[in-house]
Amino acid sequence: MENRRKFIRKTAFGLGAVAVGSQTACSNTVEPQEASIVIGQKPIVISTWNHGMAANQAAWKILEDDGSAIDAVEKGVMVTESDPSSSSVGFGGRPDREGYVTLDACIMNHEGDCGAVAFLEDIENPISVARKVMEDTPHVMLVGEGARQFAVEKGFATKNLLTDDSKKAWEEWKNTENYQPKVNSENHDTIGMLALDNSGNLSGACTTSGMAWKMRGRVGDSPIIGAGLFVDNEIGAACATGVGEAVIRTAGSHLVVEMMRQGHSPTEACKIAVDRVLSKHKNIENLQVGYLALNNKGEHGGYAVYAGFNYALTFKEMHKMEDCGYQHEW
Ligand code: SD4
Repeated sequence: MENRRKFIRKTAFGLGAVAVGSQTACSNTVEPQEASIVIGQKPIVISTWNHGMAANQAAWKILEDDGSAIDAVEKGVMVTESDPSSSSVGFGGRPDREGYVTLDACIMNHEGDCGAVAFLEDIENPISVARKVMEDTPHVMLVGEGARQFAVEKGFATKNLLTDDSKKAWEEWKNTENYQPKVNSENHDTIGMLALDNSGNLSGACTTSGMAWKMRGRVGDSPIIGAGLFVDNEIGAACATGVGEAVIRTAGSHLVVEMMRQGHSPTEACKIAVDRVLSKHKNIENLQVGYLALNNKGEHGGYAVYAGFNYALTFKEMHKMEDCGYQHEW
């Protein structure tokens, strides 16, 4: 864990001139480098954390061929869902405290259509099930056994999602922890992805195995439209990562989009939503929350409570990690 913290700190400062900040007694506000975030591009795709690099590549293949943003975000996050080395999304995700891998995901398109699944077991690509909910049902969200049954009816294969690695980590956790779900930067790394296609349409996707060692039945923000993800083609799109409870309490992604509607840049809108989280929580220890935003001009940005949040950014001839501003050092 310590290594990962060090790694996170290092990447926060390691990719160019990023840290230009003002300091106050209790916080260390660090703003990202403006130059790289205000230039609008189309098509473009952004996604949370380092695993976004591989996911963006899959999304980009679709966008550069004039494909749709909704196809791009679905195919993009599927890469992370299917990657057993990603311990916080899909196959290989850390289980709940009883040893079950349960998945949450949602997807939203430029017309405001959306679909979601929560507490879904045994299906490797929950984002595709969420898309089927959006396209083939009159509903927005299916959960648990009903979501699983729907997926099987739609032809999705079932699979044991608990890898040997995850099982081992869970068994170690059981020996050392006091059977409490734990929240910190090491055990939650959802992928949220936002894309703008050549036709000027936005879409977003968000998918996760949620907090490691969570209570059985716990659902976070990631499958909740308005919390983990929100898209309004008139304005922009936003997604969240981090402690889902804090994001739900503040309707985070919707707030980010509404702030962009009021004229704020994507980065400013994300910062306002982060500040809202901070103003609503007395104890912010380990309360990492990060937001990403992309407006319909192709401008993008992100902001987090704590240092270390970054995103993968891909547009024509550009494929790189971008660091986000933050309010506090760990
Ligand atoms: C959740 N927001 O289940 C997700 C976890 C996450 O980075 O985003 N981790 O609360």
